[in-house]
Amino acid sequence: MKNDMHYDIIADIHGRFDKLTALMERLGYTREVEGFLPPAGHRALFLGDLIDPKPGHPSPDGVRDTLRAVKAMCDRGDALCLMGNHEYNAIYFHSKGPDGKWLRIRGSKNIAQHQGTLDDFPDYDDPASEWQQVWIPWMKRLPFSLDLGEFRAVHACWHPEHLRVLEGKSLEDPDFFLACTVKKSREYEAIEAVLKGIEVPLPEPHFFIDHTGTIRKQFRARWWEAVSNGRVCSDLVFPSNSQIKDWPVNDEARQMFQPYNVDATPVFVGHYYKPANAAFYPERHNVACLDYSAAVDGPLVAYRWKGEQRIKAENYIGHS
Ligand SMILES: [Mn+2]
Repeated sequence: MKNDMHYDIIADIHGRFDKLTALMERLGYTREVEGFLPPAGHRALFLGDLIDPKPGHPSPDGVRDTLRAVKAMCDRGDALCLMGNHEYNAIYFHSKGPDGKWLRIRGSKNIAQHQGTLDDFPDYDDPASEWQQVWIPWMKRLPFSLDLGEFRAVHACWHPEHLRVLEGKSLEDPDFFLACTVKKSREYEAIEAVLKGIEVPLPEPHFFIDHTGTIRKQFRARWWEAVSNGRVCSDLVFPSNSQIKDWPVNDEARQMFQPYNVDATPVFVGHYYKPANAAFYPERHNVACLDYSAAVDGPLVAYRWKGEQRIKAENYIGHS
């Protein structure tokens, strides 16, 4: 099927409505009372992680403004939006299980990660609040992936086996909703991979320190790669990280990969916080991560897809 629609694909906004506004203007969208109207023949596609700005961000009410804009565009048929791991986490942060306990622990680390969103919705625990009435139900309806035939999109990792588990499923289904919270269930494993990516355990006793100062014993991987015997951790870490050395990748980790075929249609993801100064260039001719750390000091980037089967550097547009 030939797709005549052009898609402007935008990854992790993280409440930076200031950057979103600048980007949409550059893309020729016009400001509406809510959201933006696309130029003729265009539609926006958001790859999730609309919420949860970093502490000290300069965009008060940015989460609320971003959510309202994206939902209004989706409601008009001018945009599609996928779920990111931050929406997923937020839904469980605000939901209780059958035992009456919060399904995502309200500990200091989880609160800190979500604080920028809570600040925009201070009455979040009130069942009558906008947060509870509008945004939790809306986020629950977001799809996990999109396959338009001519291209694909997902928040973190296109993994056909895990995507099959999620096919036709929604967090609105109460059984599925709870199954996702059971560690090691196939639903849990599928969500983890698709929304958070493949994380490879480092061989003992190795570790690295991430940008928040946290000790990590596993790293985010180039999930699209074929992992043959000789591949080492430094080959597979994404984005590249000089702390990760040429340590061996164990068999168990190798089995987590389902390589993305070089002949497959393009796939777009967000999630990975590429460095703010990274080149506007795909990871491979058919794999592109569009997250350039707009949540911190990086540009918010759109990829303007016009039907091409090889991703082109000239179709990237930054917000400034
Ligand atoms: Mn993410």
